[in-house]
Amino acid sequence: MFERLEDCAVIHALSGATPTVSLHLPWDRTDDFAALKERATAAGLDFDAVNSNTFQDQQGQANPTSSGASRTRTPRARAGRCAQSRLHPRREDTRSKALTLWIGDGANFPGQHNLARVFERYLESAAEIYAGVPDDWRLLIEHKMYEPAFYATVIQDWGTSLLAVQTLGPKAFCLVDLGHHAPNVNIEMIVARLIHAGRLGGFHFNDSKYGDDDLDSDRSIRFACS
Ligand SMILES: [Mn+2]
Repeated sequence: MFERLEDCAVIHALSGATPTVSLHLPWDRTDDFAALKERATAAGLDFDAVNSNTFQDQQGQANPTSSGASRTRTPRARAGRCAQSRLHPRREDTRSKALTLWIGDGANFPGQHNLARVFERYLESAAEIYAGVPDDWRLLIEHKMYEPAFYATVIQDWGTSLLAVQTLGPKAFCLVDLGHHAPNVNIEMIVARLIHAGRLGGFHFNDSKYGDDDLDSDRSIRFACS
């Protein structure tokens, strides 16, 4: 993690435009967040939205959508406990003020899940996470059209994302990842609509041609093995 922080410092030194870092927990884990914060400050960096890995089990393996660990199929309390336990020990250390939530649930074939019920369960789980977010924080909801499920990902587009944040409350905003839309979708219009609704929370700058293109080789290997 410290090495990646140094990389971020170099990019910021060259560009002058990237003063904050979004940790992705638990991938960016460290046993010493105070030291991490100290190193970041020395490098002229700060921390912004924390990404949570709600799609991994305790062993760090990605959950297939049919897993019992799915956040839309198991009791809703699990999602709340999961996110809060990852959130609270670190917020004081990083001074982050936002949590990004992406729930990697869906179905690869018709009939695998109930399209209406899974969204209702998602909202129940997200509400518990939302309740654990401090009042001066933002909860950013990210949508992905085909990850992990190609037939029906639960939060698949900006409309569903907007429905979710409007249901959750004023601390919730939509996060637009440029890499997670269908080819030729006019993302500028999506951004305009979210601004109109007052719910544009931020961006992930992936390439619109290919989902996540910010994965380093280590993560790509990890995904390939899981
Ligand atoms: Mn993203």
